[in-house]
Amino acid sequence: MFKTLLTTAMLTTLALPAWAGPGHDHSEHGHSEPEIVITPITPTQLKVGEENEVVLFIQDKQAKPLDVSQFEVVHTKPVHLLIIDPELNDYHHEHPTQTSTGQYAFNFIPQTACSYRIWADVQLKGSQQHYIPVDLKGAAECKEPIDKTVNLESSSQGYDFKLELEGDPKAGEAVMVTMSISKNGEALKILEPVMGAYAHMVGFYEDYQSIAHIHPMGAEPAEDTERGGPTLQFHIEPEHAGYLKLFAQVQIDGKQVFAPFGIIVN
Ligand SMILES: [Cu+2]
Repeated sequence: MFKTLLTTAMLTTLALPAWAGPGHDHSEHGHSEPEIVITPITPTQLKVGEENEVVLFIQDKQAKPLDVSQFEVVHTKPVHLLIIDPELNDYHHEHPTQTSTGQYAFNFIPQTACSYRIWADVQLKGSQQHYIPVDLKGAAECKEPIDKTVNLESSSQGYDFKLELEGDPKAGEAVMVTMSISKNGEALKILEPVMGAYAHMVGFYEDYQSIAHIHPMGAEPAEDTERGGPTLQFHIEPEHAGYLKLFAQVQIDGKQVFAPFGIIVN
């Protein structure tokens, strides 16, 4: 059973060479052969609104399973999974657990029936960082055009988020972004450390083919008891022009809070 699933999944990967092409993994810098190959083993189709256990098989290019100890721990985790639907609305950030060598499991609840794309953020020890796309099949095609609303303010779980950009975002140029967080008009200074920072931000381009490099700036928490806010800074370096959907992630009272934004890169 396992062998059959694996073979099918591997053939699926081989049939989609675009994943391995330059520009798709923007850390590759022109190398067409991926250093790391990731294949979904289960499920064969996601169930909307339900907990799905997803198992990924992670191998090197010689098809040797990669053990979790071979990955660099970055932002407190060896493997980060940034998961998004084609309409760029339902973002999830998960960290899988290795269940046996090369097999990594996590759970998530898709809010749409669409297929989802995982961007696995991984770095082998002594090598460079990669964002590797892995597709999970959903029940629906989901080819609706994405909503390209420019949005610098966002509310989530009762918290208000606001972005201020230092100038117009341009392809190939860095721009500083300040995010402030408040509740009922009061600035919040209670951000808990999450993955070694007070906030994280991820950006997905409208082309669904790439994600943006965004780094949190400023002092990082040294202790779990430290708190951050109400403003946080990010350094965004958009690689190309177009609509960029951003998701900020913070932790308050032990809960993850995600705030969506949209900007246009010229
Ligand atoms: Cu992560």
